Amino acid sequence: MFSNKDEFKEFFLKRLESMCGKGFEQSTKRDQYHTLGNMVREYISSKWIETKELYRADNKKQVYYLSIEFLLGRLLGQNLLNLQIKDVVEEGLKDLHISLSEIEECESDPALGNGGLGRLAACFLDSLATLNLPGHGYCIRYKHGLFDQKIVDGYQVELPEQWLRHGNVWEVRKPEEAVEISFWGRIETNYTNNILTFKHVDAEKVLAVPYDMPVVGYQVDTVNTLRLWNAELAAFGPDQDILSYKRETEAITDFLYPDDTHDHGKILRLKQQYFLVSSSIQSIIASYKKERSNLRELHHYVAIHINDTHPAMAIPELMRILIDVEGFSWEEAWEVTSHTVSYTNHTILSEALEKWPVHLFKPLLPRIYMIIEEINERFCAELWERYPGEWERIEHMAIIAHGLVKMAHLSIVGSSSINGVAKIHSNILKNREMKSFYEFYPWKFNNKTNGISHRRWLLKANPQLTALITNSIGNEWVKQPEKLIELRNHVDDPLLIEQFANVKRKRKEILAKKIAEKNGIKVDVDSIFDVQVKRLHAYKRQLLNVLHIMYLYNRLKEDPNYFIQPRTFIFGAKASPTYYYAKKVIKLIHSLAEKVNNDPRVSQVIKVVFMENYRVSLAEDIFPAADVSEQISTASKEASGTGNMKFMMNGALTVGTLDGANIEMMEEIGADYIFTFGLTADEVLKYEENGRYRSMEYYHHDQRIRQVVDQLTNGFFNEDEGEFESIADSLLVQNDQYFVLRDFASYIDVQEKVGIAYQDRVTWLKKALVNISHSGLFSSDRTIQQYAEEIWNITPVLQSNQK
Ligand code: Z2T
Repeated sequence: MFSNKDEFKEFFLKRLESMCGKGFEQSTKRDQYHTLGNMVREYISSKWIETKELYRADNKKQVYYLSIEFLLGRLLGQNLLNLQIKDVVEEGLKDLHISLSEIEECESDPALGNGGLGRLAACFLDSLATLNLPGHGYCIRYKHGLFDQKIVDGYQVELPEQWLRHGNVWEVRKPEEAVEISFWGRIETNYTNNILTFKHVDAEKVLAVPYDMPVVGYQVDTVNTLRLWNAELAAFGPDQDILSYKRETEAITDFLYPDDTHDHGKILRLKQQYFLVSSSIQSIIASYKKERSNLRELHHYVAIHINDTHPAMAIPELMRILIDVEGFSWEEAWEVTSHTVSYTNHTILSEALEKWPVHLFKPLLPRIYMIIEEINERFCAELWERYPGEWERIEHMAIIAHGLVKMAHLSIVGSSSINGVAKIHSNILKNREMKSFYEFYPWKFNNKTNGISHRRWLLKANPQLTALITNSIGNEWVKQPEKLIELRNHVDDPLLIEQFANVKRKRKEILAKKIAEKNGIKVDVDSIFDVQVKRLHAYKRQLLNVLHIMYLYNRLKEDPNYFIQPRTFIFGAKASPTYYYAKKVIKLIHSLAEKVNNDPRVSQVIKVVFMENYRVSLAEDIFPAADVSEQISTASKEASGTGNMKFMMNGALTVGTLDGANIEMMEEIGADYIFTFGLTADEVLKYEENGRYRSMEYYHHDQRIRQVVDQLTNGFFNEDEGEFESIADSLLVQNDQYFVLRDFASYIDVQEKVGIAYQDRVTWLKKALVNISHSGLFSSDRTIQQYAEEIWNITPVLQSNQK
């Protein structure tokens, strides 16, 4: 295709003409992006075909990762890097006076996910391919991903995201592999010759059409597949109104639900879930049957992973196909299904636990409901045998109870492995949330601490730091991220420290420029860049950060001699459109920014910046520029966190609670290299059990708290009266569910230490380098290796030239 710069240029110009019907001079940046993207996709295609062929020939076990979200981020830059053609392309374009980075900006940022869970799935795909593991993703081709956020007058406004507006160069439509999905209707039971069979009649059919996207491994020939399902019209019944049928069908894949760690309970969401699951399971079985006939061995060749409970219907769907279509007995089908499926839990927040009302479930998915009922009856019978007479325990563990289908219970009962996403989270699952299930099935429970792709979050996002690390320790760490530890031997090297300082400064300048352009705020690159970027949620406690800034403002106003290290507080966060409290906090951050940034004296010392529309591409500019990483969730509530790891890898120091993976970060780097504060998870859980926390006491006894809480409602912010009353109420009237006031003093103290520590520049920079050197543990390559060995039982497939 092209193997050097000149061939590339020639090919590019020719292709530009044929694709866009324009000469180079007339072409727009988007034409150029479109052309380059198509060329790269084509460049990938031979490896893609070879990989598929190899998987077929090798007869190896494959894993299918089912997830309602994949937060991919832009693909052009990452694909060029992974294919090792970035330099050739960049040089070639430069000759044509085109900047590659400007072209990259033309790509829409595919946002088929809300936050951590979806981005984790994307990092996992990158690691699977890079480790030559046969693993594929299945998701929905949402026409609109997570909404675009606009800030108007300090309030969040949502606009529909439009990633497909200009087409998607990476996808290949596969209409011949479309499958049919059945909703509604009735089940006819037939009993002849001692055999019971089931027939789904009067169903409404929807066609699921796959769009495949290549997943390119780094410096390897492996190209795996991410399959996105699109809902289209199938044959419709005689009684159906074609217009409403069209509307309802297309609605299935129109939108991603915009809630992070919150259950929706909407029938359209249930439709989405079954649509994903049924199309995926049908396609997995179809491709299995092309190679092998005996489905009784399915679990030896196929692992199906469900990313949280959203795809939990994979269990009854696989049962349905094995029994109704393949003629298995219940026992045979259960043996195969329960050994094929494995499950990851991502949260213990009760509002996120999926519980579907039977009255919604049963009519929409009559056969699936029947199967779940049967799974439940058999499970309860087992429980009865093990715990005779313990009605309460059985009622509590049942899959269906009080008119609700509990998806987590279904997932536990129907899978061979259940894992949490950080040590503390997995322990809370075993010892609290899922205690009774752990007692019943201790062997199923395990931990897989999350990780992130260092290829996206270092190589792609921070080429400057990447070059510096490689200069210092060579490039083996890129393939073996645990080798980053070698950097630890160099952290006292004054030259390295200075170069790191320069890289950080450079990245802060780049971000400062963006902030100036977008927010019209001039920030000081010598100030501490203190960053909290993540979804807006009460448990993540952006409010604690805000109250600390208000406290600093008050100190600075009261005492003209109060000196602190200058800081720029940077926020980025989307709120679920229906989450009233979260939207108020966004408004509060903006009101605070007004107050702080416009005060002639205070603004010399601190500034507050809210960056609009936080998403993967913006994150790539933010992590490299951060000095301080805010990971301040109420202990026990953040299952793992993954932003914490991205900051660490880019040399920011963490201010964090002993929650999620923060704990393992501390264990790995040592307590001197991280700033921890606040209640422990045990303390929080104990408070929740005994109900002894009284936020009012902290309000009354701490003058600093009283002042900032009062300022929410006393006209301090120049907003309508009552604007922030609900926030004040959450702290006082509702007794501060997330212990913001309880942790306030501890947070103020640790932040003061941070400010002082930053003034010793060299020690600070060394600590940052120590953080980077230990961040290899948090590469998703490590995580995926563990899933592959301990859950999926899959091994790498090597191309013949790599064997
Ligand atoms: C999500 O992003 C997470 C958990 C969910 O539970 C749902 C969503 Cl959309 C149903 C997050 C966790 O909050 C976070 O701690 C974790 O790091 C991330 O998943 C990946 O495991």
